[in-house]
Amino acid sequence: MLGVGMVGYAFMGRVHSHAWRNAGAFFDLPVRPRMAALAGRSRDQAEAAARTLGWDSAETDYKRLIDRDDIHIIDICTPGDSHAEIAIAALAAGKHVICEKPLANTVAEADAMAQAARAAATAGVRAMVAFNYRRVPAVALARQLIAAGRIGTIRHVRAQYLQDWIIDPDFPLVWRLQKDKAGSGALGDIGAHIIDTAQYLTGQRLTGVSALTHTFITERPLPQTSTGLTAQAAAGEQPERGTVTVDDAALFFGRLDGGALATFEATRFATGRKNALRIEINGSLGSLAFDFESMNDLWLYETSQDQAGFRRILVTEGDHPYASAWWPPGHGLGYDHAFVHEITDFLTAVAAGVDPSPGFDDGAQIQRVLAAVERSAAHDSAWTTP
Ligand code: 4PW
Repeated sequence: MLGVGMVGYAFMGRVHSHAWRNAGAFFDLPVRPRMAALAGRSRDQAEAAARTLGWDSAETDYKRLIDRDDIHIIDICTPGDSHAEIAIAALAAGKHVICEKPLANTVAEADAMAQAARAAATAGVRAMVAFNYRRVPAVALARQLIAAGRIGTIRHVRAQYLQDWIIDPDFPLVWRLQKDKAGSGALGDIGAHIIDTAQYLTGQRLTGVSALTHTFITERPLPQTSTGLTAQAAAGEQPERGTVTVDDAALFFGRLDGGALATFEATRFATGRKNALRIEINGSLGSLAFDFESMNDLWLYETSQDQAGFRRILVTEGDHPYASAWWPPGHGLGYDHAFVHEITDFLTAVAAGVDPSPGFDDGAQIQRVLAAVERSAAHDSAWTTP
């Protein structure tokens, strides 16, 4: 039995709680987790969250989680500004760490975390960054097909992550819109996912980027309450407003080290698109396409069968990744399931004494890509007027 201490209990804390609770119910885990405690600043709110989400106790300081002998794993579900401090302290104390993405707010923080993880690994302590979409069965199947050579040599990656939850100019200035808390905007929050997905699927890494970022709404009312992707502005006709300090959208393109060309679009202004993580990969023998809004489907085109066009694979068969643990074929999965898979894979790696994937080195590499995007956008480096 491994005791888990989770820091934070909002959107990510809720979905992680669900995963810790359900992993052992559906997967044959090598070691069982115990939901020992969650930590949050307010005693009343932390205790209420612990009761609601099924944790045995609550603490008001993450350091208390690290100090406890009955806690072996620290799960970081806070905004990015506290990831480095918590992760480095936890690893130094010999606790395994799973940390929400992006790994950190800066490259310096991410590198320090990766270094701490490498040092801890020599003592058998493991660290993982939580890129959940890798664990969607259709995405995992796409990786298997690409690795098996089904679509041949990869030529193009076309990745988008489209949301629209801040299109209203009066949507409040939540922490995800503040650089000191989130590090960046759409770029780090959702762009990081498509960078990870593109590199994971192709097995290739970005060698350089050229980018454009933009903030459409530069001032917003201050929030009174917020949770996840919803919020309420402070009461009154003219609520106080603050400055948005992150990007609303980030577009970039780059080269992958295996020779493929890749384009990326991460935006919170794609009206009507709620959580459309889309990726299409074109290879010499075929293509694969995925859209998270239809997350049980994977589309495959093969030149050998071109009259058939793109073929829909309903990724719910027993021999598809993760699927046999769940429901009969055709009984699809949802957003929460990928987190159950993530926790299962993390515990499996911890029990086996191997590094989980993606590790902090992978998270730090993605942080460098995010920083390169920001540098390129700031300098308009590839901008040429007609
Ligand atoms: O999956 C996404 C997260 O990584 C969610 O849609 C929102 O954006 C919340 O955090 C990020």
